[in-house]
Amino acid sequence: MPTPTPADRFSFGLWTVGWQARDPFGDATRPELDVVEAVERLAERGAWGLTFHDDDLIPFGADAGTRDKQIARLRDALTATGMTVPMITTNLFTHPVFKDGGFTSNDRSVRRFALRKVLRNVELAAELGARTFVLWGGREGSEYDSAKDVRAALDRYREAMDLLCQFVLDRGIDLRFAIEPKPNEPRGDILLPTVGHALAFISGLAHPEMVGVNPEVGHEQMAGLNFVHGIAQALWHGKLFHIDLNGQRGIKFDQDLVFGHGDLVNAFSLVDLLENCGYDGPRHFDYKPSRTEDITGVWDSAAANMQMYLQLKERAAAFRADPEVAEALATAGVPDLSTPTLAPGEGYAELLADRSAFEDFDPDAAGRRGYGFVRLHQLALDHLMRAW
Ligand code: GLT
Ligand code: MN
Ligand code: MN
Repeated sequence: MPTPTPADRFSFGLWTVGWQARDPFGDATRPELDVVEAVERLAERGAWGLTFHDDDLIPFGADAGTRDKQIARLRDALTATGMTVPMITTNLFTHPVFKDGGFTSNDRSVRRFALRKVLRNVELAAELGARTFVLWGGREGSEYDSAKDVRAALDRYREAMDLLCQFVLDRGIDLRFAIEPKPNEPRGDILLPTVGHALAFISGLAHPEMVGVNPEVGHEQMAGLNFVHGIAQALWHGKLFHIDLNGQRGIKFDQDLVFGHGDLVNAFSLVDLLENCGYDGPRHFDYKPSRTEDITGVWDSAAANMQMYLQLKERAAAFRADPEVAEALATAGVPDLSTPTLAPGEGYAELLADRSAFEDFDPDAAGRRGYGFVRLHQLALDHLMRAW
């Protein structure tokens, strides 16, 4: 079994291992987890970073003394273990004030309060040296079409993002924002439901270069989408600022299973992509230890996330190094897709003049070609299962 080390850049949300397993149908099944214990237990298992919402560390509405004390306790634990805080996020969803959203609540006073809450947390991010600020707008949405003017809501979302970017620029803070899409839950429909929606929204901001995405495996899969395609497109736009790894089994409620415990084949392709695309950001696990688990199960499942990633990384490397795979990739034409369709300097005039492209081209012959995609996929699965 490969052993996780800080060089792997594995990080965990405090809300993940700290989840007390309260769900809409049942009470908590585990006691509270102190932040110091979370940092220590994760560090022992080879993790590199801890991420958190303001309210995970400092109870909502706590006085300044409590706030300072909690931050100091976290700092001491980080120093003692060498752990980092690569990302921070703000809770704009738990308190009843946010029941109709934060940045896009129909109530203007709530929108102003949400902005202040986030600005305060951006300052904390700067203090702790976090480089990414995630924004998951779980309450930004609606259940009833007539109750939300979506175009106005997007105006207010943009207004919020532009203000946050301006604040970071003016203060000289080294921080980028990452929007986390999700199609639904807790709202019936959430704004910016998929990676594609978020990318389109970002292009309309005042400082698009400062804003990217934080896609979560399960959130795209809840919408029936191929997560690897979403990540590849985010990379293509230069917008993969952060990633939430977990597992999901099909189109249903957000399961937040251990990474690889959902669609394992897609997880294999994801690790293959992440390890070969130049992404050097955190490998962040946003999972929930199942409600059936006691504290031993919490730490076992945390370790399982890292084990899954490292094992898939080994399998993906073996897949890429296998000469039979290289041959199958060539037969499938995969490397050929990187060749530009037009020759250097060629435009439509040259293309129109090229008889081999049309007049003399034999589409029937080209249509008889077998691509061998199934054989290639079977080789991938053979490697995944180590079945050879
Ligand atoms: C919440 C959500 C996650 C987000 C977190 C960041 S909070 O648990 O389900 O997907 O990443 O706000
Ligand atoms: Mn989730
Ligand atoms: Mn997430």
